[in-house]
Amino acid sequence: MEQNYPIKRIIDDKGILVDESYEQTINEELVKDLYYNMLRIRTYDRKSINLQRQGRLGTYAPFEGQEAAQVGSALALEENDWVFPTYRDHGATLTFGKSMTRTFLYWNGRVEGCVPPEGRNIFPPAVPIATQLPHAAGAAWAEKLRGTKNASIAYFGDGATSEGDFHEGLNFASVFKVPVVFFNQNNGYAISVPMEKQMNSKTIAQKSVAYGMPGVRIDGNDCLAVYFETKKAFDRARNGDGPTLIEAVTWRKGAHTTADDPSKYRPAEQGQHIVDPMERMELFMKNYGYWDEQWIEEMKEKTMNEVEEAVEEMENYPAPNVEDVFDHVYAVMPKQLAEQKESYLAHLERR
Ligand SMILES: Cc1ncc(C[n+]2csc(CCOP(=O)(O)OP(=O)(O)O)c2C)c(N)n1
Repeated sequence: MEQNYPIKRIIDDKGILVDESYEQTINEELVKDLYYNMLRIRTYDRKSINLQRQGRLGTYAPFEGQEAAQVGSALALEENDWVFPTYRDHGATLTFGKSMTRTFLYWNGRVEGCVPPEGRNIFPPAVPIATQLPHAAGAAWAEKLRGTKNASIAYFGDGATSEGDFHEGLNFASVFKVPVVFFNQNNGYAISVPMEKQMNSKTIAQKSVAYGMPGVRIDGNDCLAVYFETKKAFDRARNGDGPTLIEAVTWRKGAHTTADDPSKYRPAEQGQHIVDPMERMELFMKNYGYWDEQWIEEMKEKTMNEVEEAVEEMENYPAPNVEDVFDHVYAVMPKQLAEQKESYLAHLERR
């Protein structure tokens, strides 16, 4: 089965174009856009870990190593598409237009951190594994019924494919032929559980067969391959050809979250041979004349400034409204919760 799903690449580890059919399609604007967005989200990701270590941010789920998968897929979307991320896909949502300040606020447990900018369809990050897949299929179905060309994307890890919601989401999407792209980032682990201990499938892409939809396996560290393959899947969706399952094979360099220690379950040498996605793009840019030292320096400064300003804004954000804890759970607040809220507010007044 594995041989039916060869990993698609456009550039190899040394930054050489290995699929020449893209020679005319790749241009400076696209290459710089992909690189800039990877740089931007990596700067955000590293800053988040530092802030967490300093006690200025809550528990954080890093994505370093997965930048190509997140940026390549998010840049393939159109403005009115729907994004259903997990807790690890802030790189994708930032690329799609979510504010960095609000992304930091999310990690400090603020409800404001779940609010997308006006005109952007971004769902709050799903922490319960795989629950966002049926949601993405539902949003896509709604767009189909409305007769639009909008589509949706669901992000999820390899572990999510062992959940019922994964199968329900794919089955529904396939039966109703809805415009959705199921975008898997396969980093080989669900926290500490390696892929071979939770499934007998050698690939995630092959799971598409059961649902009668195309399955595509790509090198998730090749930003160009991710971008063009996701675009193709969206083209199919918009043309009424239904869903696609994409498996982007990648590597999470760091811990599952800042509360995790991967040295307890991952051999130190594992993943060492994998060429970093940004490094690979840098090699490609140097090989084909896209590398511009002055532009890189300007972009580094721009991203650093953006991150510092967002941190300042997050730290000076108005204090949280305690009532939010009670107000957003039920459409109609149950009696016990109303009593708890009342009692807590009375407690605040007595202080
Ligand atoms: C329904 C559910 N079960 C268990 C958990 C605990 N949990 C949090 S992250 C995680 C692993 C998910 O792995 P994967 O889907 O591969 O995504 P990754 O974190 O590697 O990006 C688990 C089991 C959860 N959040 N939700």
